[in-house]
Amino acid sequence: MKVYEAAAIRNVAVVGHGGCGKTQLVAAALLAAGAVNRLGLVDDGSTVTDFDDEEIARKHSLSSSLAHGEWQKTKINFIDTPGFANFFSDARSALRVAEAALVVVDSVHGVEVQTEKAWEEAASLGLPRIVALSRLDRERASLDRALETLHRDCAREIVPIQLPIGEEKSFTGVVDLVSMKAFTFAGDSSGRMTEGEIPAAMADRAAQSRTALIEMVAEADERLMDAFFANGTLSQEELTSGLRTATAAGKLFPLVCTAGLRAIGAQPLLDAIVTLVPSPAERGFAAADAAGEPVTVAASDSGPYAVFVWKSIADPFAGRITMLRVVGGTIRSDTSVHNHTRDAGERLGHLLALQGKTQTHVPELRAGDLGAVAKLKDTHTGDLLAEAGSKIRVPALSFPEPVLSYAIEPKSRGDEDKISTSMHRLQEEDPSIGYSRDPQTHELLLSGQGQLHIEVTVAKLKRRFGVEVLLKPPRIPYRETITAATEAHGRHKKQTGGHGQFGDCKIRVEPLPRGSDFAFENDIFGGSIPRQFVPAIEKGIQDARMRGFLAGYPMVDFKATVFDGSFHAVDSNELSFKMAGSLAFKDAMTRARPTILEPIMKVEIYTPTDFAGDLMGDLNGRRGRIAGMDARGHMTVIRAQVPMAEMLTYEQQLTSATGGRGSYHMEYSHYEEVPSHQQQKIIAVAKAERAGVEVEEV
Ligand SMILES: Nc1nc2c(ncn2[C@@H]2O[C@H](COP(=O)(O)OP(=O)(O)OP(=O)(O)O)[C@@H](O)[C@H]2O)c(=O)[nH]1
Ligand SMILES: [Mg+2]
Repeated sequence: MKVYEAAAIRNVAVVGHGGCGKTQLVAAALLAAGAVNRLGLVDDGSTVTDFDDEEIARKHSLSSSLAHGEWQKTKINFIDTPGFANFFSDARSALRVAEAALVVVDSVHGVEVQTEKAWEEAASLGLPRIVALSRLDRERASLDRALETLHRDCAREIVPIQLPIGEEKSFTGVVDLVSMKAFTFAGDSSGRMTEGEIPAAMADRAAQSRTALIEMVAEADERLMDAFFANGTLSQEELTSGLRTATAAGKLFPLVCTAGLRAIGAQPLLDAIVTLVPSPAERGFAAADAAGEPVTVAASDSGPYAVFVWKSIADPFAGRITMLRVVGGTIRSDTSVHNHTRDAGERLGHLLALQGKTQTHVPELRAGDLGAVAKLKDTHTGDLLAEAGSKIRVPALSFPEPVLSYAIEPKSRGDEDKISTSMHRLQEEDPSIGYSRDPQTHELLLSGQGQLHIEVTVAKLKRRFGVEVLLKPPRIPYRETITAATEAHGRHKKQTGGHGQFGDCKIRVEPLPRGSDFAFENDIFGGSIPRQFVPAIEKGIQDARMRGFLAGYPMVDFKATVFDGSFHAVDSNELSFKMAGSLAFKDAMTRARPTILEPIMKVEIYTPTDFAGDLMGDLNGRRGRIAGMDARGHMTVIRAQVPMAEMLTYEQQLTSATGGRGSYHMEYSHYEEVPSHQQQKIIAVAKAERAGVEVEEV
């Protein structure tokens, strides 16, 4: 395996909506670069980057994976990312270690929900972007229609540098508007390409499109603008260098035309990546200095090493596989390094180049490259390996909080310990899953970004760790709160025989704004309770509030103030005051008019306009509030706020109502009071659960 210097490396994160053709396009690119000798197919599970059993079974990427090919003496690292919203945090991490995003857009559907999310994410990182129009061989595929949605929803500055030759089934190649050459393809799994003249019938259109491209390039640079006005056009040299500079600066976003399944357009895509995407030596890695100010670290082989851990994989056999981006310096196999984040030593074993699941030992990894290493002791996703005195800091990777929880139960008793160790390892691979025990029901809770996310996690538990679990209906993380202020009294007294117990306190409780959780204040004057017992009172209230009052959900958004009480010189102790605090809380709840809160989700639905009316009716039935609606060509975006409890089955509903054409994105927004008739049901379910009786969910 060759070693590449930063100037000969390109790191590209392949992002876009689920099912738009990313993995298939990477497969075609790897074939064109000679990294594989046959075209991998998503549909028969033979691609390099969808290698996990679950990915093959579902025909969707569920996790980012790394592959590389050499083109024009340059190593291109592709990070193929999952398009489904449930797994988007993986795409986000990938964008952090790439110099550019390859935004794949289906040429039939145009821009979709996750296209926009990926675009926004790349934009927020200031990343150069190349747009690859995909699946151009399909019926109703259209450059013009897709470009219209791109201009409207992503950026005006997206500009074709190619035109498709032929359309739909007869899509056979591309005209390159920079070189003004035609590239036609065998269209089979060979990926064979022939260079030739532009077909006569396309000459006019190609000339017009080239002029449009030249104008866009000139507009992005004042100096070129002057040249353009002076000469009425740009020279070939001005066009290529101008396009490169404008792309690197994020002022222009070149668009290429492809059909991965037929290996069409792959070589010109590789050309575009090598010539237009900045190398790690040019762009560098976005980090921060010791004071937290943003700095970019240009990749340089010499100088101190700095390595960022952007992902971990839990492999039951190989142990942990840690995915690295060498930010600076050079690291070598079998050497010791320092984990700067944890201030601990770490030993590197064999460094690895990854081609999907295939690992190749490499002696060293240089600045700018992506690779991996197995079996690190205590290094986790988001860590930085660097010398102890290094001034480099790396902003944390962000992972969304889980939005949905299911109770799980091991199929065989005794597997509980195994679940917890396996879950621990899966969580390391995917920090957006949660695992905890319900304090009320003592059930094990598995939380994630959506139903699919939970199902996939359960499947991984089984396939990788041999642990089978049953999924129970999802649990909504309800909360309780109070709506009135009141004073209350708690007295714990046990003074019969022996050493007695005595604690006595008066508290005031009052509602706080949504999202403030819990506050405690000590307002005792004159020593009616000795100071050392006050924390015990707080602890008593804390414990009691976590157990809730109405239906066993944590009580939030209120303040408790202890303002009076009494004590006994001999019998008072911490335990007694803890009990008193807990009793005072319960007393307060009888008058503080407690109520139940439910999580409200912010939902965005993309649907063909024909279905929008029905979907809005359905959302009303789910207690949803429509916040807005936008027409996007033949698609409509519906924005709404809907209680989480009503969204549990939405995935299936949307798929069946729109024949699979609709998609949605959902995230947690805030808590709101549950309507009273609904509250009664929640309370009844909680009571029955406490009594150990199985009931249907509300
Ligand atoms: N006709 C046609 N189908 C394609 C083409 N590229 C991909 N497909 C099909 O589209 C489906 C999705 O392709 P993938 O490559 O898995 O899409 P993806 O973007 O990786 O999807 P996620 O991993 O879920 O985000 C598969 O059934 C592919 O066979 C293409 O060029 N032409
Ligand atoms: Mg994929």
